[in-house]
Amino acid sequence: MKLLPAQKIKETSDPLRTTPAATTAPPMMPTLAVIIPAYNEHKTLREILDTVRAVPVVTEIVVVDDCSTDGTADLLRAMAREDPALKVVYHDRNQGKGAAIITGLKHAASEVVVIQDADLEYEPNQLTELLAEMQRQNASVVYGSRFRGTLQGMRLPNLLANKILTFLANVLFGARISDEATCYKMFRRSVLLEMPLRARRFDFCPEVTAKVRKRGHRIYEVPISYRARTAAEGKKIRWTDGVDAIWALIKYRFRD
Ligand SMILES: Nc1nc2c(ncn2[C@@H]2O[C@H](COP(=O)(O)OP(=O)(O)O)[C@@H](O)[C@H]2O)c(=O)[nH]1
Ligand SMILES: [Mg+2]
Repeated sequence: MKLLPAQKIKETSDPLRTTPAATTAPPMMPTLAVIIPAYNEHKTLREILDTVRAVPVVTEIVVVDDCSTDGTADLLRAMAREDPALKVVYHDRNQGKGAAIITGLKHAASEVVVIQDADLEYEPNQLTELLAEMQRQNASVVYGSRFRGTLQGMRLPNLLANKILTFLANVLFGARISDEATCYKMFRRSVLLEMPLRARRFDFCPEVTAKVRKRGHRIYEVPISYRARTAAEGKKIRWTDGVDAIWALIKYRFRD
């Protein structure tokens, strides 16, 4: 496939967009699925699920347990019994965050999907603003930017990795964003269905950023607040994942 220079990637609006009705009524909010990859998150799972459930724009929740060993799966089984609307998928072996998201996508049916970590680093009420921005701009892709909002407790190596990834996304794909590696990535589901997704681990983020830009989707951003957890609190990402993510951005510049 011949690639366009990054700056020349043409931005198209969502192909599924509907023509606004000639009335003053506010446009209907699309349905929103929250996909939650969970691996050994027993400590925070109930709180994050309760918080997500309380967000009025959320219409569907899909949790993917990635063969946790800390009781996360049992807790999910109990919660699914309490709430039959909760969708839970169980991997029978640990496959990584990206693989869990891809599984979640297969079970989501809403028009819009967003990723939510199973920890408490991102505050789910902010999803309302991401969805509102998607509607306002008739966007296909909206990211929550920690660098336009507020950041607490991000360690220097993580900060540097985030800056490098964002810089590369801007240079390689003309993304014009401030936070490439944010977990809060919201998409029209059709946009993700139209691309091959190969990620297994933390390479989901660079892969989708690369591929939405190569398909001409503009990435809109909303400022969000973020409080980083520590490894002792359960953070699993490692510096090697940062290197993998940089490599993924470069790789997907040249292949799909
Ligand atoms: N499915 C799955 N999820 C994982 C794995 N490792 C981490 N996660 C989930 O991915 C999310 C992000 O993990 P975290 O360590 O906080 O990394 P960060 O927020 O991306 O810096 C959490 O919800 C984790 O439970 C894994 O091996 N499999
Ligand atoms: Mg996290």
